[in-house]
Amino acid sequence: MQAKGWWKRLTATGLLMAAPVLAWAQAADPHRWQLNMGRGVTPSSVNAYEAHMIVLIICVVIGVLVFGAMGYAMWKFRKSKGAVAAQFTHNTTAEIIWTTIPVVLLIAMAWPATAKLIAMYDTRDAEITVKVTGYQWMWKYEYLGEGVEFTSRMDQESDRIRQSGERVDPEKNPYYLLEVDNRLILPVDTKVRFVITADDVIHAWWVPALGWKQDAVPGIINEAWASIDTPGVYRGQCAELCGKDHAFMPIVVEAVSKEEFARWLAAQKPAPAAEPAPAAVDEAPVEDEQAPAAPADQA
Ligand SMILES: [Cu+2]
Repeated sequence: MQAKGWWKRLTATGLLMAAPVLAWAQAADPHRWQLNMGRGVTPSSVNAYEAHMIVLIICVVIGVLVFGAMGYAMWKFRKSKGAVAAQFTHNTTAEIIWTTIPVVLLIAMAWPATAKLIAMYDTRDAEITVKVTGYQWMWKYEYLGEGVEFTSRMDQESDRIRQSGERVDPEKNPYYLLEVDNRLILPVDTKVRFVITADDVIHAWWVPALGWKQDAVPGIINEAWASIDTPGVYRGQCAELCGKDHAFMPIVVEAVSKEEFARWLAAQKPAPAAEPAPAAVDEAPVEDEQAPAAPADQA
């Protein structure tokens, strides 16, 4: 009874201690002292996480079996017990077994990994396309076909702190160097295709929660996609050494509901000031001489 109670307490303590670790593993953005890979918020990141977990479990099982067998053999057949080593050199059966099992394991791991990799690069049927251009030292985002584009650079507060040389208080500035002036707003549950390039040197666009990292190379268009399943703010950084301010071109993705995204996108579109009549058509038939006044009414 005594031993049982002790065991229960130990298990409960272990679970309590493991809880934050498990929670960390589930968080989208990386955390300090994070132990496991993050699960992320896109099919690609979940695929990567699952592939990683499968391989990790296989490795743990192999490790336990191999080291367990070694430990057992060393203890059971120790010299002080009068063990005498066998003298044979080859054993065809053992060799076939220890060749076949790894081959089967490798195929079993390569099969799903290949399928996941192919899915990761399949950018077809995307609902929207965002062009990402890396600059020294900021990002430019263009919602292709929407006429919406803006640049995104590190926020002024981070810049002020870094220039001032003052000590950063992580309580006060939890997103020091990880906040931007203009976030990349994206809708959830929408396949977003990214076309990624650069204007000067090689950068890399990387948001860990999306599950991939893509080089931004001048003169080359790289592709990637994401379909974010959870609304939230996901942070990343340039991941290719691109010059003296490489560390100061963060990325912030804000995933919002489809409706919210539609509203935001509409608000970003330039006012139709340049084009006269069409904007007012659904209001009422517009006379020619009234047309120039219509955009002003709209605004
Ligand atoms: Cu860069």
